[in-house]
Amino acid sequence: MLYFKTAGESHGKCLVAMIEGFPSGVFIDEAVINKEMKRRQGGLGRGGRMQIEEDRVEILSGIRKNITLGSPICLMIKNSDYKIDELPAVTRPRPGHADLAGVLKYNLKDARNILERASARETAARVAVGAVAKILLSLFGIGIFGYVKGIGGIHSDKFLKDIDVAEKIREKSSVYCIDQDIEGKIIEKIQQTAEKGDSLGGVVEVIAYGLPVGLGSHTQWDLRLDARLAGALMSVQAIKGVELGLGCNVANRFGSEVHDEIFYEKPKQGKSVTGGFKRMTNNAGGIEGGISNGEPIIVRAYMKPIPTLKKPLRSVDLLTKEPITATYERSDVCAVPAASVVCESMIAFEIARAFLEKFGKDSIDEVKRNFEGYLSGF
Ligand code: EPS
Repeated sequence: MLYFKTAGESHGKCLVAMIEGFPSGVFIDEAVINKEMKRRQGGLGRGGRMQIEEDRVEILSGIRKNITLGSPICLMIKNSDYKIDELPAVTRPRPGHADLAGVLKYNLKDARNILERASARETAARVAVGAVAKILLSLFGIGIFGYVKGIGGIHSDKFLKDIDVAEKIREKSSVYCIDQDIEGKIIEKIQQTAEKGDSLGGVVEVIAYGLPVGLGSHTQWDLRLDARLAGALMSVQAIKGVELGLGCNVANRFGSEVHDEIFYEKPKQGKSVTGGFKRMTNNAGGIEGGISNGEPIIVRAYMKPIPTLKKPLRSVDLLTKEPITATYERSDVCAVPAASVVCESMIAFEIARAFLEKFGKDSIDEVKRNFEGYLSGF
């Protein structure tokens, strides 16, 4: 089974990720991973740390001469801001961060020992993993695209069917959105929020396209693809809600307005990832009964504002138990653009995992044979 774990503290020596269960024979271009690393570092609203770091991945194992070996892949990202042993203790927990619950659970007096690991810096390792997953998926015509739908209540429901066009717009946008009408307002809001010493959250959307019908399964609760994708996104720091397709709005509509009617068109040539069945709408967001139905998977994640505030909230000192304001550490005003890259990576990984479950995993040739054989059975 494909899985990964990460290790590392925000100001420790490095972050590492270990991926197991990845097939042999896949060409991995480090430059492709590093492009994603750079994208995660960007976006308006980031704090000073991103000026210090230049996140680059170093491959420690599992890849030889750019080709995966089928053995564990270990990826490392060095921290330029390595100073964990010199950093002061944190005894004024920040509301909204892991500080308080963490020290109580682990019987510690210094929240530094919690926040160093809880920090979203860890997502750099996840993005490296996601980039490797995306390389695998691209061999089967599957793409994953994430972007910002809204920040601080400024929201756009603009949908671009052409992902190439959307990608070009996103690349030019300092807040990774695809609607130029809201971009200016978002930029202004981030700047005003920074001046006020506050922070902002937002909404990101991830679209997975080109994937075949049949990933995930209705047969068991923990095999359902929608549950797995939601879990993967909820694991991202600061994500508080996830929805698929029409999302929470389905609760307010009639069944006839929600479900996507089924049509059939004989595939013209070659094999179709849906066997020729198609929909005119995609309210389900590409998953029915916990199984991918061949339509694009559309999933949104809702991010809370970052809890580290220049104008800190009220807290209590861990040692004296006296009321005091929370610690302020250098932080981001808004990291929603970065979160869109992280969410994209988590979706890529979870889809790659479901894909390898379905099509076998030891070598890429075996996976390709199984994939082709499956499609020819429709
Ligand atoms: C982050 C690095 C961190 C923060 C941010 C994410 O750097 P530092 O703490 O040294 O300024 O910018 O972390 C948080 C917002 C958080 O709450 O921990 C990164 O690499 O993404």
